[in-house]
Amino acid sequence: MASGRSDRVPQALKILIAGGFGVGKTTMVSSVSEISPLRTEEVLTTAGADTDDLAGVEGKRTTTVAMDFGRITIAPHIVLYLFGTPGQDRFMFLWEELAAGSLGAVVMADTRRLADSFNVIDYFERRGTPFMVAVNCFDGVKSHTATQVRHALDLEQHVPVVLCDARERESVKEVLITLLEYILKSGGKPSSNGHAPS
Ligand SMILES: Nc1nc2c(ncn2[C@@H]2O[C@H](COP(=O)(O)OP(=O)(O)O)[C@@H](O)[C@H]2O)c(=O)[nH]1
Ligand SMILES: [Mg+2]
Repeated sequence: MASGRSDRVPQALKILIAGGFGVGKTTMVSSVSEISPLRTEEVLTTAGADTDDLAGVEGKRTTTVAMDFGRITIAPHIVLYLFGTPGQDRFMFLWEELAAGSLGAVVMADTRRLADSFNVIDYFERRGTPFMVAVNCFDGVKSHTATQVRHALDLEQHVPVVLCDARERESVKEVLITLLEYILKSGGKPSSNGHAPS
C-alpha cells in the first residue's frame, strides 16, 4: 500500500553520485540541485598531469577534491541530498565518510572510459550499498545501449542501467527516481556503519 510504503522511508535521503574522473558528477549535481551546489573544485594543475587522465574530457579545467553537495525535492515528502564523490582513486580514503548513512548510489559511467567505473562498482558491491549505473551520453550521443553497458560492466540483472544527459535536469531527475524505486525494492536501509542520514 502506498501510504505504508512512505511511512517507512525517511524524509531526507542521502544519495551518492559516484564514478570515475571527468564522467559528469559535478555537472549532474549542479543541473538538478535546488540550492547553489557546494563545490570544492580546484583548478587542475600540471602536477596532476600524470595521474589525471583527461582523454575524452580535454576541456576539463577543474576537479572536485572533496565533494559536491546538492539537494532536490523529488516528491512532496522526499528530499534527496546528493553527495558527489571525488573521482580520482587517490581520494577513495574519503569515501567511507561520504558513504556513511547513504541509502544508495548512482555510478556514472562514460562509455569511452568504462574501465574507470570498475573500482567504484566494486566498492558498492562489497559495501552492500544499492547502486545503479547512469551512462552520461556526452553530447547526446547514445553510442551504446544499456544492455551493452550492463554486459561490459558484468552487472547483475537487478542493477538498473540507464542512459542520461548530466546537463539536463529532467534526465537527471529520471535517474534519481529510478534509483529511489530500486532502493525501495531493496528494502531502503541506510548504509551499515551506524551513521544516520543527516
Ligand atoms: N558535452 C558534454 N560535456 C559534459 C557532459 N557532462 C559533463 N560534461 C563536461 O565534462 C567535463 C567533466 O564533467 P564534471 O561534471 O566536472 O565531471 P566530474 O569529474 O565527474 O565531476 C566538464 O567540462 C563538463 O562541462 C555532457 O553530457 N556533455
Ligand atoms: Mg567533479
